[in-house]
Amino acid sequence: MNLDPQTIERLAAHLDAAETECREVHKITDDYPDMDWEDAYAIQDALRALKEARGVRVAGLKMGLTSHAKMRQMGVIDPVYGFITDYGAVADGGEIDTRRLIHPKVEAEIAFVTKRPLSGPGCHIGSVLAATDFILPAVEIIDSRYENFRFDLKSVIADNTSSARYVLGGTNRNVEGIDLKNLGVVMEKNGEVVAMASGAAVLGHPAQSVAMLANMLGARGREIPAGTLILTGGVTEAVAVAAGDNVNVRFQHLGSVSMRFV
Ligand code: OOG
Ligand code: MG
Repeated sequence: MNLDPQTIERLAAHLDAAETECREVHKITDDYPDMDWEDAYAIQDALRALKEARGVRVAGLKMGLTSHAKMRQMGVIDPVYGFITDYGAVADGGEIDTRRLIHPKVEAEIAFVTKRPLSGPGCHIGSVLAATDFILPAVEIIDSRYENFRFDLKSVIADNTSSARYVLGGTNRNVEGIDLKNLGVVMEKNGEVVAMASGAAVLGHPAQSVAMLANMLGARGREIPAGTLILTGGVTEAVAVAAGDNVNVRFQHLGSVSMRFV
């Protein structure tokens, strides 16, 4: 690690304030070019502790940048993880207030809920499928706190991987008998198709994203507890939205998820 504990706390508070005050900030690696991966996750941990200290509940975990579409869009090459919160949850069909966000984008994701703990190293797709309680269709609304949504991996890890809101669909399915690789996803904005993909877009299979999360956490002495909700990462590139937009995402076998931006 290259940053001292005070700097880590200060940067976490800085990113938290940017989120709560809905304003953009410079990416933090501009001022701290020497920060390393451990520093980046330490800032995310400090951000989580700060939110929990004021009563926020962590509602699950997320993987980000797990699809080629997203990696190409953001110009990065490695997946990252973060957490999702109680205040980020929006009901299916609900309204999302864009005044509380900076420059939101939507992405279609497949969510997993575990029934057994998963730990790495050595976690593989078989362990994940055996430990999966059910899957759900999801839409994540990301909102980087950085100017123009431009960042590098360390900055985005510190910023809790742009986590902002998420909408879960109500159809839960057992993974058995569902071909997740071929599961088609079509995203419509204001009635027009704006993106489409299949489950294989995420690391070849969305369960692979959960295995990678368990292995990334394992490298830091942590695991995925039983009963954890995990967003596995956008299957398509993220699509910018603004007040007045209606988004509807259809997932083969899993139903659709929709929301309105006001
Ligand atoms: C980082 C978060 C990416 C995903 O699903 O790929 C993410 C970003 O692109 O702002 O959540
Ligand atoms: Mg995402």
